[in-house]
Amino acid sequence: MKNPVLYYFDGQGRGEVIRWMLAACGLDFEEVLLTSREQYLKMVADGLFLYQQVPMLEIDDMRLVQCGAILRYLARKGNLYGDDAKEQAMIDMYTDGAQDMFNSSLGIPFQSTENAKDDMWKKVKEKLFGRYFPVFEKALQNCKNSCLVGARQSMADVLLTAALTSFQARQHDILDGYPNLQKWFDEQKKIEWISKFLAPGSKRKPLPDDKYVDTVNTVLNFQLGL
Ligand SMILES: N[C@@H](CCC(=O)N[C@@H](CS)C(=O)NCC(=O)O)C(=O)O
Repeated sequence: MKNPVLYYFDGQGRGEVIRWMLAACGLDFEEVLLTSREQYLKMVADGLFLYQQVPMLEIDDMRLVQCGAILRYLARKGNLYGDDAKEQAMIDMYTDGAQDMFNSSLGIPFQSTENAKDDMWKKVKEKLFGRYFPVFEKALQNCKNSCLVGARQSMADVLLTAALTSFQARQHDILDGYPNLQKWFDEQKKIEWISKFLAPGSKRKPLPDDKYVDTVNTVLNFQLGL
């Protein structure tokens, strides 16, 4: 069977949660990295991207776009989508919340000065502490088997782990004051596939640097869809 192929930039961005979900499904994957405007325009002209946007995932003879659709396909394929419609609704709510909070940080490296980057990170943290972390802290109070929904790992756990990993790379004490989240996160890191994915050499990407920002700006001709 052909490995899935992820089309995206050489950085976290919107592609990172898809990398996490592929790892959660135990699927090895290849990457086609976008590096030039010409390459991107040719791919658009060839009809590779339904809405002219990435990430795009080639999998099972399909070209999937839209992060939500890709994530849910992988969740179904990897049995990470609960056991019934109610569990799926809960998983969707936590997944979308984790994705929203992660996406709120995507613009940070694109700010033009260090001060502006710091200011944006402060604003992101206001949302984390004021809106998202309290929800997850409460949800994890009575969880079973360290799972946000039901008694087995789901896409919601994967997305929350992905988001917290990125936030902790920005600020190591980000979970201070959230004991349930901290305990849960420590437990996630012990899960075999997660500890492997966190180890050096995996297909996880580091926090974006200036080179990543330049590439995205060039490929998308400064019309950022972030
Ligand atoms: N709703 C889409 C948004 C994708 C998106 O905005 N991708 C950006 C790169 S991170 C892009 O391709 N922008 C180019 C454009 O919108 O023309 C998704 O969830 O996948």
